[in-house]
Amino acid sequence: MKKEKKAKTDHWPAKILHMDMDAFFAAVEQKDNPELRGLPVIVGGDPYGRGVVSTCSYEARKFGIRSAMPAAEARKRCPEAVFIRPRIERYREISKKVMAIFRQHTELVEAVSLDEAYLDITHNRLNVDDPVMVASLIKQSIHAVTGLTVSAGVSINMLLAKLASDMDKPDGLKVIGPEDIESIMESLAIRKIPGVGPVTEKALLKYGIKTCSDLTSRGLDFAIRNFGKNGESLFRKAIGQDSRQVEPGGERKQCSTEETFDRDITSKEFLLSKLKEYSDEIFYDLQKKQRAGKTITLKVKYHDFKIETRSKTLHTPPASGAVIYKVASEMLERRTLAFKKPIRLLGLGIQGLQEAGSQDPLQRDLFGENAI
Ligand code: TTP
Ligand code: MG
Repeated sequence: MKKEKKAKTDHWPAKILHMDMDAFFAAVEQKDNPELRGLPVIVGGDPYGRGVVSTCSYEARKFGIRSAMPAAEARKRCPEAVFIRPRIERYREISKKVMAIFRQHTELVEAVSLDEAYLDITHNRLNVDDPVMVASLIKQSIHAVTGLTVSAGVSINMLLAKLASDMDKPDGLKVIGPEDIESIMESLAIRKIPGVGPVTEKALLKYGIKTCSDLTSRGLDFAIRNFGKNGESLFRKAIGQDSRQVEPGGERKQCSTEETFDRDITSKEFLLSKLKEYSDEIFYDLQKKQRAGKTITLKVKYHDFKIETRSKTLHTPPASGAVIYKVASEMLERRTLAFKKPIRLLGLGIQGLQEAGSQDPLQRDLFGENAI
């Protein structure tokens, strides 16, 4: 049995794991407070105010409760749920233990957030050939040390490993081998591809594209013609390709997004709507990574390839996507030639990221109380 699995992965070009803890903050709360086990537990901000849900236990998910939902809405959906404020320090403590277990197997560990990491185990410390065996060993260690469950995705690149870890949650162990890629990607909803947010999903839907094969069957030219550079990268993802390497070390010190348009743009409405989209995306990303930064940077490339960057450093990290948008749109209107000179690329980012601490009340808002 074991031999068979080993033989099956021998030809893999790389062996990549994506590990993602199940209902992380809520699972820690249930572990630390046994009376909460089996109950719908919601970790987040004030359900009687403007708090948002950070995450919730799988028992609460049955009521349709999800991360980023207003806590008041979650309370309506499940009045008997137990609401708990996040204890980031405690989660960070457990996260360190989990990351240490990953590093027992390979130094190539890329932590994406407190509860999520990629591991390149093509070569690993225990010299285990079978990546499924490594994933299984890690799952057992994490459970033994923390009492928590983790879902593992095993595949040949980061994208496929990430998709796999999400397919069998909670406590999952899903393998996508080279021979499975075509059939899995074919029926996969395109919104499952990391980076495809609600805006892209809507744009794709205009062409009737719901699944990866809906896009790939139209061909690469179609994707490039209608969605530019992003279309090309989306097309590659939709066939399961990903050339990224697992990069160990700290998390990225910035969080940013940029887009090259397939035509040069002067429309104020269009550019502002793009900034709004980027602001929400960046805020969501920060929240998920539990990071905060105060410097907002705008990048504009004009039709003549001249580039302008503008930055503003705030006193406190932005507490919502709306705050990021306000600063970014003011910079675009007042400090660039936008709307006068056609733009081919627009980018937005937050620099100087640090772990979101609890010493600053506004930073705390990022994850609960008054988050918009
Ligand atoms: P996720 O891994 O996205 O979610 P999860 O671990 O709670 O649930 P699962 O992986 O089983 O689907 O995020 C990890 C933690 O990050 C989560 O426990 C709480 C936090 N988080 C937020 O604070 N806000 C968010 O919007 C999201 C998505 C996560
Ligand atoms: Mg998780």
